[in-house]
Amino acid sequence: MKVFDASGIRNVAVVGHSGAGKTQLVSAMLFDAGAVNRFGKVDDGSTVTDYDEEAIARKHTLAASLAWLEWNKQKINVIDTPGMGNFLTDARAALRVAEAAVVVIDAISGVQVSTEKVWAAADELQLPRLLVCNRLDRDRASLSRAVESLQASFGRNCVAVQVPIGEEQQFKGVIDLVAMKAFANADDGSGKVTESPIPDALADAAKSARDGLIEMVAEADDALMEKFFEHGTLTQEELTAGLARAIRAARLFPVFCTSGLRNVGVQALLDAVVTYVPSPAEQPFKGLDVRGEAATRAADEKAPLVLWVWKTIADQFAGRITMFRVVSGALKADTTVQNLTREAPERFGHVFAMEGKTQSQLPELKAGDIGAVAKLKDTHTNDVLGDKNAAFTVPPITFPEPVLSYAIEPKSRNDEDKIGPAMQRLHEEDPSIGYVRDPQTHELLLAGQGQLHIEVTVAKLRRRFGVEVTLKPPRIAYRETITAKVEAHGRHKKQTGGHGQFGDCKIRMEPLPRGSDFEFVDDIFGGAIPRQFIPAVEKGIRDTRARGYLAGYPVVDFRVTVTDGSYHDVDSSEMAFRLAGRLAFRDGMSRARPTLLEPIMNVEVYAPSDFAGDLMGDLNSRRGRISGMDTRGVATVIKATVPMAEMLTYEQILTSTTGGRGAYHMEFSHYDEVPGHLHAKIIAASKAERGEAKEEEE
Ligand SMILES: Nc1nc2c(ncn2[C@@H]2O[C@H](COP(=O)(O)OP(=O)(O)OP(=O)(O)O)[C@@H](O)[C@H]2O)c(=O)[nH]1
Ligand SMILES: [Mg+2]
Repeated sequence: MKVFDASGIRNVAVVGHSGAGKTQLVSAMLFDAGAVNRFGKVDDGSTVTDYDEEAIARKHTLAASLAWLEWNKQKINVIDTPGMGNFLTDARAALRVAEAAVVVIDAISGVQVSTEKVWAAADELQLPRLLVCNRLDRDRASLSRAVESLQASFGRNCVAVQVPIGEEQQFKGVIDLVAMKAFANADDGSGKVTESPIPDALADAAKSARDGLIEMVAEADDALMEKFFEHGTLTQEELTAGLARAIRAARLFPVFCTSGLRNVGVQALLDAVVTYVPSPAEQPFKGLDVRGEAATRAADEKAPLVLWVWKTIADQFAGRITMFRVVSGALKADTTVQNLTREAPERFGHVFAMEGKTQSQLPELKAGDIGAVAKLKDTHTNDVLGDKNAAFTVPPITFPEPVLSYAIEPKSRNDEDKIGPAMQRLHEEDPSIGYVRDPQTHELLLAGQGQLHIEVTVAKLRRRFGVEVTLKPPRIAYRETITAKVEAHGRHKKQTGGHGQFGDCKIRMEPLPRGSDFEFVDDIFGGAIPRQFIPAVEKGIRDTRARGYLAGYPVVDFRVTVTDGSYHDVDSSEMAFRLAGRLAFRDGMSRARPTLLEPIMNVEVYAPSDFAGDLMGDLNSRRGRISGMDTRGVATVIKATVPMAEMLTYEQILTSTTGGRGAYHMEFSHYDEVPGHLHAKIIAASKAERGEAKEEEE
């Protein structure tokens, strides 16, 4: 297997809305480049990047999936990513290790919810973007409408660099507006390309599209703008060089035309990746220096080794697969590398290039490349590994907080035994899932980004680990907090024959701002409580606050200050002070006007404008606050914050209101107080669910 230098590598993340055809397009790229012999199809489960059983069954990519191909002597690492809202974290992770994004849109639907999300992520990273108007072979597909939609959402600098030859079913090739040549594909799906002059029928359209392109290239560059004013156009060299510069600077986003399924336009796209995407040698990697300040590291194979783990896969056969980018230096197979994040050595055996699930061994991976290694001991996503003097680190990918949880029940004893380790492995693969045991009901809670996310996790448990569970109805991740400052007292005293138990503490409880969780302050003077018992008081409070007061949800955003207490020389013990802490906490809660908090979501709804009125009315009825409204062509985007509790049934309502033409995206925003009139219902529901789990004072 060949080893590539940084200057011979391109790293791209293929991103976009679900169903735009990313996986199918990647499949065509791999086939055309000869990386695989068979033209895999999403619809028969034979693509390289949707290899996971669950992805095949659902016909949706559920995790970032790495493949590579060689084109014009360059190694292109392609990362296929999920487009579904619950799984976009992986698309964001993939963008972090790529020099450019290939943003795929459907030629009928244009920009969709996830397109906007991945665009924003690429914006944040200032990444160059190649846009692909895909599925052009379908009825009603239209490049010009797709470009309009792109421009409405992202600006005029989304500009076509090709026009299609043939429309809808007849789509069979592309005209390159820079070279002004036609490239037609064989209609047998082989991807075979024939170059020809531009057909007469398309000459005018091509000419005016090229003029539009020239104008945009001129606009992206002051010097070119002057030349353009002077001569009314640009020379071929000025156009080629200006276009490449503008794309690399993320000032211009070229639009390409493809059909991944029919294998049309795919080779021209591969050419474009080689031409327009900077190699890692040209674009230093962004991270942090030792002081935590923004810094970059060039992809220099002679520099100290730095590896960054951007994805972990829990494979049922190969165990843990760690996917990393070589930021700098060179990684040889069979070496020991220091995990700098965990300060522990890791033994690397074979290192691999990945073709979906297929691993091929490499003697070495150089700076700028992306590869994988199996069976590391204790290395996780976001870890940085390398030389001790690497002096460079990478800010972590942030994973969204779970917002919805389901109690799950293992079906058999055997399932119960296996579930812990299996969940741990799945959590490594997808840190946006949560898995805890409810301290009160002892139920297992599986938490995630939405219903689909949970369902997929449960299916993975079954398929990969043979663990069967049943799901109970969803539960909102409520919290409790206090709204008043109080003084409270807890005294535990028991005389049972010989040794008694004695613990006594006074505390102050006060509210803290949202998001502060819990603070404990020791304000004891003169040894009213001996030093060694203070941690016991804290422990007692921490234990009970996790069990809640009103409805069994953790109590957050408050401070406890221990102010006074008393002890007994013989009878005081750690256990007695723990119980005193717990009693004081409960005493305080009874007067601190406790209340409930609920997760509030940022919701964006996309639908044809006709439905805007109905949808806003519906959001209002869900206690939603509309924060903005925007038109994107014929679509309206409504932005609102809505309590998670009101969103459980949203999917169905949106589909029925809009006849399936609406879509929405939802992300955690913050916690806010539940209005008083809803408390009783939540408390009653929680009591019913948790059965007799009324706090026992043991
Ligand atoms: N007609 C036509 N259908 C296509 C084309 N590309 C993909 N499809 C079909 O569209 C559906 C979705 O394609 P995928 O490649 O799975 O879409 P994706 O963008 O990977 O979707 P997610 O993985 O959910 O993000 C499949 O049924 C494909 O066969 C195309 O160029 N033309
Ligand atoms: Mg896919």
